[in-house]
Amino acid sequence: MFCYQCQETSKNEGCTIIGVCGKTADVANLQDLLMFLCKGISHYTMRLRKLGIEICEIDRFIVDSLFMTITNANFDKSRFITRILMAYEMRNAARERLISAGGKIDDIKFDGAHWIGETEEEMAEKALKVGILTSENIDIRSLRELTTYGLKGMAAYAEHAYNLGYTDSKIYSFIQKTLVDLTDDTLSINDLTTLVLETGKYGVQVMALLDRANTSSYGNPEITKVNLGVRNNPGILISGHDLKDMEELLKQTEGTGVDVYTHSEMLPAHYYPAFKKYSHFVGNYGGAWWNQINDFETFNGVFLFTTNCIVPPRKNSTYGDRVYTTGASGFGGFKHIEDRNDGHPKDFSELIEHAKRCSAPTEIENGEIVGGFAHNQVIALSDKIVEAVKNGAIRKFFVMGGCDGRVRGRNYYTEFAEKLPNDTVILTAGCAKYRYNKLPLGDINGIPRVLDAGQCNDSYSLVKIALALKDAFGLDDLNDLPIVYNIAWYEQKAVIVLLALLSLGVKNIHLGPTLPAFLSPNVANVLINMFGISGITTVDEDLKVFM
Ligand code: SF4
Ligand code: SF3
Repeated sequence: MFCYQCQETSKNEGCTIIGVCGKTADVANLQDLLMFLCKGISHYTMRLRKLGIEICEIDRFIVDSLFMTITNANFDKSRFITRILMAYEMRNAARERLISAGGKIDDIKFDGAHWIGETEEEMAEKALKVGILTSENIDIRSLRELTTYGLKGMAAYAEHAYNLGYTDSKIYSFIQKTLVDLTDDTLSINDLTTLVLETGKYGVQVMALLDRANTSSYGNPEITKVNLGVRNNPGILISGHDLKDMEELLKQTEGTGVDVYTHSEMLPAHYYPAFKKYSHFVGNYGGAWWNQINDFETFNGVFLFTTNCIVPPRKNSTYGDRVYTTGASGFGGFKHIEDRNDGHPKDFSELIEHAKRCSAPTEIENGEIVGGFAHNQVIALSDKIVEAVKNGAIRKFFVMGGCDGRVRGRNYYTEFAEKLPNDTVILTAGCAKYRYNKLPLGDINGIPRVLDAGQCNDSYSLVKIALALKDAFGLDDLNDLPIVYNIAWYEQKAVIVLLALLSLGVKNIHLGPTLPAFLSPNVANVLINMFGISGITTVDEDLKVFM
């Protein structure tokens, strides 16, 4: 195996024996093979698109497959084998359709468009020949992987939007066109750099689509106090990012005596008006994703992963038989709830019955945290915010969104938040917030010093907020705002968020805790020269520069 797609990759070089995340070599290789086959399928679907033919089932399959390969989403080998067999079927269907529509197929040379290996051994053997390292030039490899990870993040957001009935054929088309481009050995470094930037442009579009899907379905997030304590009923702890799953779980648990709590990235579900009406939607339990191996021990109930981030349970864990996955997520040994069929909701009855047999959660903290500062809510407060900036009460904003992770260096973000002067405000989205969202940072004239817009995909809100402030201050350039970007990344959704910010012209982003291993020195230099991207140093040094 070779995988360097996330921030925790071994030695900041690459995982080669087993993933730091726990992904085994066979699963990593099958993920490479699935990506290879998605590129093969796309060779046919792009030709079909040129003939005006779109196959929704395949669009969905590709998006879902990409999502399954995101860090910490799916560790289940059997799901990847099934998926690869499905990929052959999809590819055959696309090929047949192209032939019957009079399209050409004999000039498609890419091996992924033809290769079939039915047995596990054949798959394993082929997988070794199609991984990341097959791009020998390190700059080409770097640009291809940067684009690939952007596509994976894009696929995740497209999938959430799809689940709420929102699709955009241009996004599917871009993903498939780009998958084909990634197999084109004639593309130069310049061509691939252009592709990276284009990926960011579509990143903005997919986040806008998901924002529309979420807010049209569940209302605009509003200022909300989220309870951190527990009640005396058995509970289900739901994690991941999928709001459709959240809705269906809340509906199906209503009146059952089972409470529902959020973990990690599902916390922002509390900010949506449509979910607040459920009295059994109790609060948020625990911290960021990587804390699950502790938090799940004391929750005592049942767990539902709707997406990443899953951490393999410790050997002596007590909760492994109470965990369920759904959607793109999976883990060998956890039960998987099947997708919705023909417009019917998912069936969560098994896990609800399971939860009824469990004890109530053990309280690990109490109190409340405040969130819900997505674009609509912040723009409603913009007069107050602009006034606070004009009269000097707020000197600077710090965008500290992104991901959390388990490496020790991430203490930087807690210390950074603690040491920020009192006349600064943190704008955040994603699970990075768990590094500082429970600190007593206070408020400025009633404006909390941490404004949480929501999940990582709600980073789009941070952009809308910045654009609204730019207008309010009558500025021509986003970069003239008193905003510093100090972003933490971990997995591939953070990559699409970063590329989206770059495509909007945001400059001088600080990226930590380390720069991605998949950026070759030359590619890193391009990003530094074009966009002023840089890493982080120490809190004290960085604060001197930022303030
Ligand atoms: Fe390693 Fe990250 Fe890949 Fe897991 S996802 S194998 S930790 S680089
Ligand atoms: Fe977090 Fe996985 Fe990225 Fe969604 S839950 S931000 S890491």
